[in-house]
Amino acid sequence: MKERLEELKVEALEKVSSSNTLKDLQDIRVAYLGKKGPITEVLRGMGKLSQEERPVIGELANKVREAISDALDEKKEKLEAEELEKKLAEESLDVTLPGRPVQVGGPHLLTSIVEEIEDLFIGMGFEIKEGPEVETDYYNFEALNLPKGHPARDMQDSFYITEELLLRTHTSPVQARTMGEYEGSKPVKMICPGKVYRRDTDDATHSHQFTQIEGLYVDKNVRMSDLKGVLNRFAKHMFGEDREIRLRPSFFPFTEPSVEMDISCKVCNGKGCSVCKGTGWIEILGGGMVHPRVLEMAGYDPKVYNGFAFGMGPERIAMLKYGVDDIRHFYMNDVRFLKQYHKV
Ligand code: 2NL
Repeated sequence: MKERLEELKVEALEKVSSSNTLKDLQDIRVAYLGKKGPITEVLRGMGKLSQEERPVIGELANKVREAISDALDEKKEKLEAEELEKKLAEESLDVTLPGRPVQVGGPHLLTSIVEEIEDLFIGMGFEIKEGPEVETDYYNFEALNLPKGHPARDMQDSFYITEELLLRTHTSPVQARTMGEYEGSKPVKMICPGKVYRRDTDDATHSHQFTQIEGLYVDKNVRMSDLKGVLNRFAKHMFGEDREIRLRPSFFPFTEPSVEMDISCKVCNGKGCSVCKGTGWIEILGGGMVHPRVLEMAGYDPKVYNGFAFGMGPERIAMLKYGVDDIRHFYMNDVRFLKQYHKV
């Protein structure tokens, strides 16, 4: 029995030292120290031994077990350490390598233009107001002095959802709603930026969906000269302090009198070129004094209150400011176009 135990010890230790994986070690442990292993078997046969031999063999068996177990633990530690070394070597980082460039986005050109205009008008005491894109016939047309049968209400020109609902064709209904909310009780000084919709065939200068910013100032004693002063500030802020403006008579159903504003052409400085079609002036926006009917319908007494209003297309402003030649560039979202206007 003694020899058998010594033999097992030598055999097991040899296997441990020649093993190369943690799995091998586990297999050896099960094979030699497990319940069905040879050492357990030896211990089971101890019943046949004499009183004197029994403790000697018992002690030896335990020593052999311990020796094998220690050898397994030691080897396991060594293999684990090696594995860790290997892993660390494989995963080592060269922190001096230059980084990969990251694509950084930025605001859309239209967003930047709208925000720039908002900031300017906030500075002049205007509030920013938003409203629904699906509008009622009343707020989109009726409240703006566009009664039923008016040519601008042609079914062919608007996206109708039902008889009474449509996609708004301008942002004026936001202003009509705001005046209605205040019920003629206090002044209104607001601008409303937002998306609007018209049934147009898309081309270089038309889009079925585009952006509008309208402004409204209703108070006692508001004059056309107030409109002119505000629009002059706007034109110079957006296109340069050396720009001149002029107002021409025009017509809108919701303003009386109505005007259109031109700025002096910055390409030719007023001399006449292809951009201004030889006139030296470029049309920028429209406006006028709020029609008394519009004030009245919103609950403002036109004998006490009056106001000015204007409307512009940010796409047109951006196209003129940056020389964009096709409105569809704003909606195609080609990053090669968009990234030219990122400030960072
Ligand atoms: C244009 C012209 C305009 C208005 C919009 C307006 C709104 C109310 C009352 C009166 Cl609530 N007027 N808006 C007035 C004149 C012109 O837009 O050419 N837009 C692109």
